[in-house]
Amino acid sequence: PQVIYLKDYQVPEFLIEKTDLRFELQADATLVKARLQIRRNPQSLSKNSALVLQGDKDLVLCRVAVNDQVLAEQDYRRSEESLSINDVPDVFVLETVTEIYPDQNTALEGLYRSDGMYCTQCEAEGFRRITFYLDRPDVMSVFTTTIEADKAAYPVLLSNGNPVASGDADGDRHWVTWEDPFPKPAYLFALVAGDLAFIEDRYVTGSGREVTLQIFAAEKDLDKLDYAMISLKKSMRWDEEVYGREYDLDIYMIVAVDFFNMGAMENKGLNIFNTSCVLAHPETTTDAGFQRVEGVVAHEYFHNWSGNRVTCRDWFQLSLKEGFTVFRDAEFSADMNSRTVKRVEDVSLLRTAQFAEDAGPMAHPIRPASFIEISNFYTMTIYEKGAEVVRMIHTLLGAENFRKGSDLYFERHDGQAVTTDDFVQAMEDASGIDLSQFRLWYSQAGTPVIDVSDEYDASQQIYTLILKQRCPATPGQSEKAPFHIPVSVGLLGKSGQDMMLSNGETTQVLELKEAEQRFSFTEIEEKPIPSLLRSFSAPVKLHYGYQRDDLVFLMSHDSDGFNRWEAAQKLGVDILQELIGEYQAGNELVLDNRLTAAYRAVLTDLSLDQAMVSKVLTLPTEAYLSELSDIIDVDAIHAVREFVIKTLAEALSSELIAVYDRCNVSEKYAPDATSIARRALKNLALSYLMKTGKPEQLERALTQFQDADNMTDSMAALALVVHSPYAKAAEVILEQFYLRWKNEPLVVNQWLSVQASNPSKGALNTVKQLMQHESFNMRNPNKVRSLISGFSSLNPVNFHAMDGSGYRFLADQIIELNNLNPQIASRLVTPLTRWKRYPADRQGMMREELQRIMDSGELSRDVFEVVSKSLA
Ligand code: BAL
Ligand code: ZN
Repeated sequence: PQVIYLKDYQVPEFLIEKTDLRFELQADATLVKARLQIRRNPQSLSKNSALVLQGDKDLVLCRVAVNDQVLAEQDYRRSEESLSINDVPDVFVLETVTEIYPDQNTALEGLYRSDGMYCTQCEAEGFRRITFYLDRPDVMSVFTTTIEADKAAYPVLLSNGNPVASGDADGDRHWVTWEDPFPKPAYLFALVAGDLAFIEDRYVTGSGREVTLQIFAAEKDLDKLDYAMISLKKSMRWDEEVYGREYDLDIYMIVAVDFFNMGAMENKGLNIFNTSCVLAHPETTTDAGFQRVEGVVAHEYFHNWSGNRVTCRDWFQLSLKEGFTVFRDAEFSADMNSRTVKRVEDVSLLRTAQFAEDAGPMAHPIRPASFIEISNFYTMTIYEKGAEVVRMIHTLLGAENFRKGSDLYFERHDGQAVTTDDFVQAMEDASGIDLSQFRLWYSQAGTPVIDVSDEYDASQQIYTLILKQRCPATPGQSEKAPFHIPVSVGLLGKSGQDMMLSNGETTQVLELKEAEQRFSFTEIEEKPIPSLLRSFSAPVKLHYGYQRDDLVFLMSHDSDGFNRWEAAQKLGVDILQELIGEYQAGNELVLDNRLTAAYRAVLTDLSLDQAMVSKVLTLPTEAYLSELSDIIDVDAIHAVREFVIKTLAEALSSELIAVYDRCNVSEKYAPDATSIARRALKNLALSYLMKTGKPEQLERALTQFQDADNMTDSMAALALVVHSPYAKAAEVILEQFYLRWKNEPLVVNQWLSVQASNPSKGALNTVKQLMQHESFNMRNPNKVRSLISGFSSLNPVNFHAMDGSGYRFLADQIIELNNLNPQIASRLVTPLTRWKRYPADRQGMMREELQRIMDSGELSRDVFEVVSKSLA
């Protein structure tokens, strides 16, 4: 397959000013009639080139005409991926008629039919599976779309923009025409046809325009749409208040689809959502699910400005819209719920999944320099690290200048397709702050490491922090220049109070630009304990030689909520890592009782924010401990973490029971921050108590399972019992749960995932059996993610079994999915890409499976890219 390079970018040779589409949805095929008003791009240097349109090999071209003249076969040329027409005029109308087969489309890219409903997914390059087009984001066109279909089977016919005409057609058919006045790239095109129910609301924008809001789903899910509607209206208000951005069309639609590769898609005026990111009901959705709905609805809505009104010039700029939009949705969620909790959750994800990506064979900068398949670059790096980079700009500029920068960016580039550099330039121009060195964050991959040491001169009352930065090599980048890193710090005195710093505040942002730099603080009357990287001000690994007592001190005194949690994590990591060493040496394990004492203090302090208590009392995860290891010993990590949890649970059982009882209040379910925090703490207490192995704690979990009136409590109890040694009890409630929820696919997905992630022996056999279960369907990405990724990503002990069975199983599924759905197949490879991080015997087995995939036949570009880079 061909490698595509950013350095080869050229402006398009032709532009499409107007796109008229007509879709005739027939029983076995869809006819796509396209009428494109095309003209040469005056900015293109090649003046006489042929028109080359992208078009998938499976498109059946029935007719092609230029200015109403039908072309003979010798007048054009088809290749696997394109249609070329020589000698076209400078301005002309191109008509094509194409036949496509949505029923056979298992890749779920382009137009497909699932569960009796048609829908599209065109980002990044799906439109070329619908018709021949200039399928690149810098070609922006005004679209008019007519859909014609059987009236009874497809009463709802939707596309982008506003509906402008409709009528009946012969043979019990009907049609609707939609017009989208905003020029857009083809990746934002959408079409939906189905028998859908909807809820409707309205929103009045700040300037007084009324917008109709509609959310569509299958009739049986109509009662699960209210939370998405509430979230949408909150998002619309927030974007007006915080960014000054109003919605621009008369109608905003969301459609829920069960078969979907991504979480959701921001098509102009017609978002298409994976059911998992839009449906929510207390009985079927966990608190995490509610928060996901709120966050994803906001994310897609915010794209209307950061993505649609201002879009990407080319796909190397993907983080322009994704990084910025993730930053925007994270700030929205922080404003709606607990800011510190949101930061803790985002940083936890970044430090496990994104740091691991940065340390692996697929490492890439947030603006990659090359790719084989762009679908492979919808990554944690583009999204989450991209958001961290925007956050750092916010930190360096301050909120006011950042808003000036975003205003300038939207004003300057409205209606354009631009680059990440245009974004940074707007931020620079509006603030006057030099971001030239900062731009390295866009071009250099890898996670920087900062080693911090300090000196205190008591006689001069000067405290100095010495920061040294380095960044490990990544594929194609052996040497890195120093980054411009905002390091937010505070200094604590012995009393636990923040010291006043020279900026007149208690927190200061140090701008680290050199490989090594010293920062001195004057009038420091005693040797402080530093609170470093407050709020995780940069996506880096920071090392400082804290003593365990310092961490206990910071846990209770740091005024930065994030760093109080971070101190608990660091203490946990330090203790767990030491115990892992003891375990590997065959020594008896003894838990440092400072951890127990610190946990007891947190458990019994009623003044603390409950939301943070459950975060603070959650030990570093196995995934995080793995990421921190040079060589990952999955068995030792699992065993030691289990030992620590059990030891803590036994020592603190009376405090844990008190917390459980205090939080176990009966009240009407609400997904607000306070209630979510209470349930989180209750279920955390239960998770510890279950590890005591006492029968009364099993009883407690079973009672909770039976009594629960919401999915959060029910699922928490189910998972704890299933992941415990009480196999019989687990079997009973798994069966009971399935019988109750078998008609709710999203609940069944969680049921699959709980079993797939069971660390007990035999999980792989269970997974294999579940693949034959009536609820499983290899063509549905949500099922694959729940069961197969549930095993390969959430069940390290079984996935890395020493007989290689986990690796073999995963490779088999990738080989099968490579033909069915390349995007999903390629995602599944991720755990195998990390092979270098494991001991030699496992490395060998993981490589063998990668090689077996490589040799298995014709690979999709998606799978080929990830597997070949992993083997390189
Ligand atoms: N643009 C793809 C889905 C999302 O990031 O919103
Ligand atoms: Zn997005």
